[in-house]
Amino acid sequence: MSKIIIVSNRLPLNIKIENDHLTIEPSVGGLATGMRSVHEAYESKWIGWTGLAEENLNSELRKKVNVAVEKEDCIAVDLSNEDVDLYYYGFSNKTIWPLFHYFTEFAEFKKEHWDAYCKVNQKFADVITKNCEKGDTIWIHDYQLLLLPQMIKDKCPDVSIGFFLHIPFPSYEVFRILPWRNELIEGMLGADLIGFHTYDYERHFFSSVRRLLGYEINFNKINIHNRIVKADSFPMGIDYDKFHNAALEHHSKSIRDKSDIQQQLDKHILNTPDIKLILSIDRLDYTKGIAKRLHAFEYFLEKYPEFQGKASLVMLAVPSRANVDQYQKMKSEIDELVGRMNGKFSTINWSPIWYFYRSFPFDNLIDLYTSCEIALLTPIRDGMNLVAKEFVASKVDKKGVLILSEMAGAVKEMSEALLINPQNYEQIADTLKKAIQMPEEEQIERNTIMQNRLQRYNIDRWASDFLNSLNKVLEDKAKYIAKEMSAAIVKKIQTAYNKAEKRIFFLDYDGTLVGFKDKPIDASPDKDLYGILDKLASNPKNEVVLISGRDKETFTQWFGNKNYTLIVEHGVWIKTPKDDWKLIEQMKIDWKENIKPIFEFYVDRTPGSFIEEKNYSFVWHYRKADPELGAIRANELKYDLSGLISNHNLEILEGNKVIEIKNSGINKGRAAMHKINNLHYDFIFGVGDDWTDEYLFHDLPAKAYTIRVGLKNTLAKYNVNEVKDVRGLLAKLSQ
Ligand code: GDG
Repeated sequence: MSKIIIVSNRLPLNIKIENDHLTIEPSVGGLATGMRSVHEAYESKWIGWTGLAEENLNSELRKKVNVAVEKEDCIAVDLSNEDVDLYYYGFSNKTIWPLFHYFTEFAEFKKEHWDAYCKVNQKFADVITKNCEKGDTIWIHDYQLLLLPQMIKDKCPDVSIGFFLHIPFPSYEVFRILPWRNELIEGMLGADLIGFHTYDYERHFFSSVRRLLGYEINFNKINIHNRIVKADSFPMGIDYDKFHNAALEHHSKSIRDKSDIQQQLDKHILNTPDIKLILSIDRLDYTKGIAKRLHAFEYFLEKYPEFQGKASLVMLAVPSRANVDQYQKMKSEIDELVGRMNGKFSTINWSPIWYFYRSFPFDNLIDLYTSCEIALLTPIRDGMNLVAKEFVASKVDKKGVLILSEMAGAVKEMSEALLINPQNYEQIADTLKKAIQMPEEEQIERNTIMQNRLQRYNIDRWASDFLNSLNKVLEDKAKYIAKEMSAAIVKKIQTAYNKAEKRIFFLDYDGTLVGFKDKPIDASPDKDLYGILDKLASNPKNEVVLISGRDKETFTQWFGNKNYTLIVEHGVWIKTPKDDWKLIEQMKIDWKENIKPIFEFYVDRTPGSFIEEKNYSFVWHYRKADPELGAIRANELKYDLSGLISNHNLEILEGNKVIEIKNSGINKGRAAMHKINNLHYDFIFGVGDDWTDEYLFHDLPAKAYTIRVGLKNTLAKYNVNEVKDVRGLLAKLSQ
């Protein structure tokens, strides 16, 4: 039976060894907590590192670890101390983490870190390929494993691969700084579905894909030769009921059952009844903006001294990546700041900051969520921020105020929170005051809306949305596969070809017989192509028709002396081997002088674009323009032209990075049918790569063999992947 394999850098377990004795506990953290419910709900295995370096385990202990891990339905990837140092602390946390969070000044670019990153991703790939079977779903998580999807796809093309990035994907301007940017994107594109927390990260990713690899993107689908990769946003939810129920239970506890922390908090609240507790919980990470938060809080106490003695910041900072320089420096900075501020403001009864530098058990976390009326979460960048969601979910009486940074992904779903810019101390101070004074009805109103949303879009919904979407990508793919040219179909076409006495081939040129080049003139035919076409045309039973949007001058130069029929400008002109060019139908061209200035205007405003003028049409090419600007201008141009076309009986054709305007009613289908006329061909073949060829597929008789190059929705009967396949098929038929 097919299963789900969850893959993350760390297994969701904390394994401790004391005197050869193992203890295993579930680990904390956003990813682990979130995916644990998926792990439990589905038939699944979790693959990752145990947190124990292989040098520290003798063979006996390693066996014990493996048995214990297996019991939890997990499989261990063995990493050495050096791997962890270079791949995890190195490339993952000194290169990708700072860069993707826009801390470019902290990013290091070391070849040995990169090499280790590739090596460890390959180690993961090896363990996965050993443990997966055809039909399995592999769900890979996060920035430590960006190369993994392609490594698996190469070895196991029959599994479906989802990838989710838990941190932001940065703007292209930042991503391009990475020396290994193309390799990372290509690695990610091995997945069938790529998920992000927000649409912003998704569009940054698309921008990098377009600019670095030049792939065409339709809505949120990326066309890569023979595959379609989908990217989408799936804002991660929390286990709402777990937090809400734990908070309910917490409120019903007797004094005796309360934790030490809760008893201290209660005592403090009792002694200073009008005290407001302001909560912050984060891993101690520079992205979380902890030092700035302290400065802002200091500014608040100075600007509004009436709150001195009335507001305390309860700050839980969970130790994280203590081996990395920046984290050590930040820890000292925060220790110092807390000490200085407490020294500056404290009284006998009150200190402004309660600082905990450790990890709390879940129950204590609930103590904090329920006892603090305000949460002040001020990350400088944060992929999502689950703490914000957990705080709101724990407010069973719906009272409490969330202050949240605009830079957290969670903000997209929590617009009822009080939003702040983490760099703006003035705004944070004023917002704190507003939060402290917010009427209860308003608190309830805001939290009700957020709670309803969090309850609906919880962690289960997030996981099932992702997995359903992955299934959908595969179903769509299956539709294409049904059309994909198999050996059996090739045989069928060959049999029909052999039986036929009068055959005709309609062959589109660019993207079908030759690949695209930056300048159309560079896509000239090569020796191989001439060889294939000449061979095909030399058979007296065959008629070869090149049918293209090209102009007649270029085709005369390339094929004027050949034994093929040429149809150009999408069906305006025709030339048979013996005759000169003829118009297929009479047309007006008086519209051209009105349209030309519009095209010129777009060339001036879009560097890299240019106009191709044909006898009966204008084409605006933007393949070499900035891809995003090109796409925007193409839409603007279509809009400008749309006002003119009905007056002049014109139509707009949108091809691959081109916009063409021409007389309406002229298309490849109509031209092909004009050519077929009433002649009785018993083998009709049509092949093309873009939507101008769809006219051909539409108009050719039902018995025709029609083929579209690339995986797209099409009226053609079959798909092939690329130019090479078309050439191969034609060569085979002509044998
Ligand atoms: C990454 C992204 C994204 C924290 N302290 C304790 C504790 N926690 C739990 C919280 C929460 C989780 O850890 C922290 O999640 P965050 O989302 O706030 O932040 P990151 O760890 O940086 O997570 C982030 C996330 O991945 C998910 O995609 O949201 O943007 O950076 O669940 O409750 N849990 C316990 N004790 C603690 O002391 N038990």
